[in-house]
Amino acid sequence: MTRLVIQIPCLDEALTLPATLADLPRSLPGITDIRVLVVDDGSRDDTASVARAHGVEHVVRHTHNQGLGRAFRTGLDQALKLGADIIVNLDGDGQYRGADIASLIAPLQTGSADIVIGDRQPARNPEFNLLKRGLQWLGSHAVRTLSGIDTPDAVSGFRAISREAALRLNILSQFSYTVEMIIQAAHRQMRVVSVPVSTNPARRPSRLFRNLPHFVGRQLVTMLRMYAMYRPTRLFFFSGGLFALLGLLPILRFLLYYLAGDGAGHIQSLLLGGVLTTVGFLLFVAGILADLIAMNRQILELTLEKVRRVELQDTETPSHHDDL
Ligand SMILES: Nc1nc2c(ncn2[C@@H]2O[C@H](COP(=O)(O)OP(=O)(O)O)[C@@H](O)[C@H]2O)c(=O)[nH]1
Ligand SMILES: [Mg+2]
Repeated sequence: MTRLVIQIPCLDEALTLPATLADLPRSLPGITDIRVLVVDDGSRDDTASVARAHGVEHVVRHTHNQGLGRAFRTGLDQALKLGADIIVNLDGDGQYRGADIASLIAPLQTGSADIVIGDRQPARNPEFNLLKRGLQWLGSHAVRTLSGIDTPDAVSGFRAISREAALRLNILSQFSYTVEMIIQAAHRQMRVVSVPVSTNPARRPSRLFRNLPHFVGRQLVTMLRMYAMYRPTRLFFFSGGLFALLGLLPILRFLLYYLAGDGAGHIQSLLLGGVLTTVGFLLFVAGILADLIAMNRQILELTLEKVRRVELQDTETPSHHDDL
């Protein structure tokens, strides 16, 4: 028996949700049971009752808007509790097509991936303007640098996730889960693949893309955080080394003058050099601390995963190796 849970995080989707739901497949090869789960993130319209009226068995509601990242996490937790073997996430605005779910979950069914991302082919998609294409390219590039995972459409909301992967993901961002999921997956040795999908024309303007600086700012913060989280030594040792090197220059300058018998007039250089090398040293220490904290986080993550398994009475042996 293989159960698929299709989760739809929604903010004020009462108008578009009926069409999105109607488009979902009723049966799929290799799937014995399909459940639909709507996460209503504190909508001000009647998203939740519309979902129920259209036959959605599982609706979870946040009493207050918590953001897509949190809503996604609520959805994963609930889907796991519902006994999902495979979880598919798609948007409530009907951008993605139910017909693509079969090819999206195929790599999970054959065991050749842990996470599958629906690739909207941003470079060719007529729905994306030049600006959005450029952004997509930049974003996917940044994600590849951070994670080593090559995803043509890093911010796609159309994804399939195996139960194992869902048990091990800990989405912390509030704004969105998309980029964080890929970077976490990379660091937990999960296999992420992309599958081309088609899209429906936009029925309403994006809620996540309020304006360019807002969207880019939020995604940048996520990436920086991820970088500090997963590559703390690299980040801090590199910046620390840079400061220390910069600090050495004025110190050298002072020494040269000093040796030439003219040290007294160049104490400022010594001072500046001293401050810069001290900052460098502090960053270095911060790197060591961050590394220790990262080790701690890994232990917490393993604990959390095991707690989840106990909570869900998931007795299957994990299909991965602990990466501690
Ligand atoms: N839970 C939650 N979902 C949101 C929020 N903002 C947007 N969404 C949902 O996230 C999905 C994608 O949002 P959308 O506005 O279509 O952004 P797009 O991906 O840029 O098209 C939709 O299902 C929205 O209902 C939010 O603040 N919280
Ligand atoms: Mg949309």
